[in-house]
Amino acid sequence: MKKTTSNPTPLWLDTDIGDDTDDIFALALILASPELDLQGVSTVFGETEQRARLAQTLLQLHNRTDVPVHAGCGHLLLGPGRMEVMPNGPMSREPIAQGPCAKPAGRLPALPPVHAVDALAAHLHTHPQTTPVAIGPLTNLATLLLQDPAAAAKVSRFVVMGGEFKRAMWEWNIHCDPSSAACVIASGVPIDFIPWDIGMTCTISPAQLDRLFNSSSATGRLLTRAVKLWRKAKPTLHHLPRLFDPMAVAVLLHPEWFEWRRGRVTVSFAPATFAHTQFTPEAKGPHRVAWEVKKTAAVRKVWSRILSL
Ligand SMILES: [Ca+2]
Repeated sequence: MKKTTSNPTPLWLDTDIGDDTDDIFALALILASPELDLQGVSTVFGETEQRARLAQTLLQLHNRTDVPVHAGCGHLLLGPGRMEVMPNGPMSREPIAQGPCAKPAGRLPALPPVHAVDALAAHLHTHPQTTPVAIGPLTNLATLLLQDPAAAAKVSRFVVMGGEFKRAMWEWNIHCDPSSAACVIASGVPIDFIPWDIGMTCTISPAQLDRLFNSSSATGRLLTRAVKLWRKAKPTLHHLPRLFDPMAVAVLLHPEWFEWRRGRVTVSFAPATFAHTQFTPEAKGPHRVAWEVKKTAAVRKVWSRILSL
């Protein structure tokens, strides 16, 4: 059921839901936040139809089948795929970790035949106040900018989970499609960035995770299953979820949780620093980077919201 405050903030979620757990947590946070008004969901990267069904599954649990979910770009903007751009050689892609959490297509609304980029463009022409929040590789937003720049020019900003600015390293969402990232970042559209460092800082504690595992709600059980599938798929990585993507949603809820730095972000294509992002301070630059976060309060409040479902 849709619960909103009197003047909720409209947003559109562009997501690679289904791999890491933070996308499904981000969608849950939106559904648990009456201050937000979810206008649509688009999926990106690889298995976009399967990702769309996972988003639909969570939306259906909350009687939010009014939210349109559109499958978007599965392939990169340039080149046949990620294996081409890995600087250290090919890396095989696994099927999405949380695919089994999604209901079968027959038990969900039919996916609209409109491509996600067309749907987002049409929406922005009539609802320019909507903020696109991108929590996956930036292929859909780059395609939007190339295909319908007038639609993209209407938005006041994008919010992007992506990049890293304190360490010399590439970040997943940028690295998966650096050409798209460069296209979006150089577009002139103002962007608020939640970098890798913020997500790493905002890690769920074992006690907080136990609260989820002990939840008896339908959403709690779905999210528990998502976490367990993710752990099974990535046994050697990390076992405690990190709130990369929910912190991008939190930018719309509590921008004061973050210490912002204004400037200009660029993407490197040099071999030694391929897909790294760099930040240059600039008083009137188009970008804001979340440099620090009030970690304890942010994690506690975001997690409580998610567990309220
Ligand atoms: Ca993501």
